[in-house]
Amino acid sequence: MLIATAAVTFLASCGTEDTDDPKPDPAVNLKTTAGYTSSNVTVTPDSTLKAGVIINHDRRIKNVKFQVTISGSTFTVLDTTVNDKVINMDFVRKVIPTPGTEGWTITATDADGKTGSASFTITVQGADQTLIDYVASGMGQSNRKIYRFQSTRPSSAFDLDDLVVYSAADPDDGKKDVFDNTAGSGDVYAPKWQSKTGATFVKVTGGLDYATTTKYSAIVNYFSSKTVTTVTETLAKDNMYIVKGGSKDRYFLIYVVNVDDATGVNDDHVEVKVKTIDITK
Ligand SMILES: [Ca+2]
Ligand SMILES: [Ca+2]
Repeated sequence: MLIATAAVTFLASCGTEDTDDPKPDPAVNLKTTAGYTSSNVTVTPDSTLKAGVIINHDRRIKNVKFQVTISGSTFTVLDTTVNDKVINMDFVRKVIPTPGTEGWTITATDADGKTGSASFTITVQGADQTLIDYVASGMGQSNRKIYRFQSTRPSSAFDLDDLVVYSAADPDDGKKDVFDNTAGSGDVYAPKWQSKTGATFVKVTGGLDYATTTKYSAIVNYFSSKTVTTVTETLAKDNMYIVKGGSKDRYFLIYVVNVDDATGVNDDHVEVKVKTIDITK
């Protein structure tokens, strides 16, 4: 009986469809022709994939968004205004460079604010690498100290390639992948890092722990999931940054062990420890 009642109700609602004027969500159809990815797929790191959508809607589409989810973080790759009932659009992107997953979602919004989307997940398979803690291992290792730019100590520039701290006055900018760029010469030390070699920074805001992060993919994928900056925020004790750069354009997990604001400027420094993959290779 219940089923029959439901059926009658369904038929009745169908009969009033025209007067109720229900507005359907846009149907976002992924292209399935050769060269396009349209469903879950497994690829190797750094593969370049292409997705395409065809939308044929009864109202004008106003916006199309291409979003990617990596390590639980979603970011927008493309957010574009359109004004058409028929949309034909392609999206190309190089996937993450280490093992992990990357979700692609394409969302369309019509003039009534109705949305439709299509998505798939890319599994990236390949060899991962183990991070080396360049503080904890090896004889004579100690935390690296990056001194304030205004200090007379020759230790304000950090070369990611050999993990050695050099003088800010060194003529070789290649040694200044990360350098202290503190403004002003007041006693108070409010350090910020920048790069002379194009290295970029992502502040870790949860989700990664220095001690338990052991795989390169964890920091690479975290970096890939966040907005990149060319200068850090003001550094504080226990901050953690992922820095991408150096001559091999690699990823480094840098932990701020301490920020030492001493009397004057000369002894002001940031003490760090660093994890990355084998720097000799
Ligand atoms: Ca370098
Ligand atoms: Ca000081």
